Amino acid sequence: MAVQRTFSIIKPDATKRNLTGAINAKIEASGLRIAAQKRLRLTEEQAGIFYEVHKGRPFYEELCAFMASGPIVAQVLEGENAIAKYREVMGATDPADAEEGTIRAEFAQSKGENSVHGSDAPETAEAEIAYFFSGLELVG
Ligand code: DAT
Ligand code: MG
Repeated sequence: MAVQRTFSIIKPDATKRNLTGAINAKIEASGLRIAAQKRLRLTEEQAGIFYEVHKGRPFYEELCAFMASGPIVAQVLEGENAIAKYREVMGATDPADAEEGTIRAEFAQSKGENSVHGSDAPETAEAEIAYFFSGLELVG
């Protein structure tokens, strides 16, 4: 499998608790490289576009409000099989189901406030990276 890119977000619940460094340590320990990274704050509208696929689900409004509630860290991660690998490092959506040692098992507060986002497929990774980063910001 060739080197692949995935898109990651360290969510507001995690930046609020000063967990950016601890989460990045887990990412780097897994062998993934943080190829690009920036801290920013989304509006609810920008969060709504990012999570458009979930529009209409009962948790959508709450999710958008949460994602706009504080700073996030947007990242591009690189490595062998990066998309699946990062999903493993993150753990299950609900921290109660996440395997020991994963980011969500260790840091997530609930199914909604679950500390990190990671792309789920090559097409979504590409679109999500393009939503947050220009080509000039991807330095490897
Ligand atoms: P993941 O972030 O693991 O890819 P997802 O794409 O199904 O999960 O959902 C996106 C986010 O929406 C998830 O990280 C947290 C929130 N979410 C999903 N299901 C939820 C639920 N049943 N209640 C509250 N928030 C939920
Ligand atoms: Mg998802």
